[in-house]
Amino acid sequence: MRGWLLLRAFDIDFECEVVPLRSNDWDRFIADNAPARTVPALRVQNGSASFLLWDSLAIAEFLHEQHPRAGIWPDALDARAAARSITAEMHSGFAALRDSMPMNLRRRYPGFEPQADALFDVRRIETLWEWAGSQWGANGAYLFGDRLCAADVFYAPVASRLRTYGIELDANSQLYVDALLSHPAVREFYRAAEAESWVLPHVELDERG
Ligand SMILES: N[C@@H](CCC(=O)N[C@@H](CS)C(=O)NCC(=O)O)C(=O)O
Repeated sequence: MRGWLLLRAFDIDFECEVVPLRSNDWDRFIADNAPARTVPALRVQNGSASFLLWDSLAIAEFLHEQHPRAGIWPDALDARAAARSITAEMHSGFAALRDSMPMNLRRRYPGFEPQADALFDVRRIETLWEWAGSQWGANGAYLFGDRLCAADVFYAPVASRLRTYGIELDANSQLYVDALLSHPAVREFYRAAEAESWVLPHVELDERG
């Protein structure tokens, strides 16, 4: 989701290959793209040659370098520093939330009770959103104003989890989740997920061992 949004939401041309996890296609993808072993991975055509980069944060920085006016990071120095900080914290953290509430756009789990450590992550995320929004949000729908930036992209999978598992949020965080998940590019991603035919049992909460 993050890799795709980093291109789609900033109007950067790209072609997308969907590789279902734990499939024969996945084994082929890994063999063809070593040493990358996760998605997203971005293959960049460079003249007649190409090179590969992977990891969503590396991709975000590369795209910003290549498209400095696309708005991937906020324009103001302090806002950009803040956006990078909360993005990095998401990228390296919130393990309890991510482990116990796997991303699953097509499902809803009414009555889900989050574990205490996942709830701790949720409260920290609310704090970060409030901090960014109150200083740089200028009453816009997103963390750094009225335009989506990479920080929002990185929190989009978190927002989707909060919706999937029906986690209760403070009013401002709920407004932000609703706005983020209503962004046209995010909606397009949800529609693509709805159209998928495969199910990954390891992210279906009721089918996990
Ligand atoms: N830190 C990496 C995480 C990438 C990641 O874990 N991707 C998952 C899919 S969302 C994956 O490729 N998993 C490989 C597997 O389960 O074998 C990033 O931000 O790109």
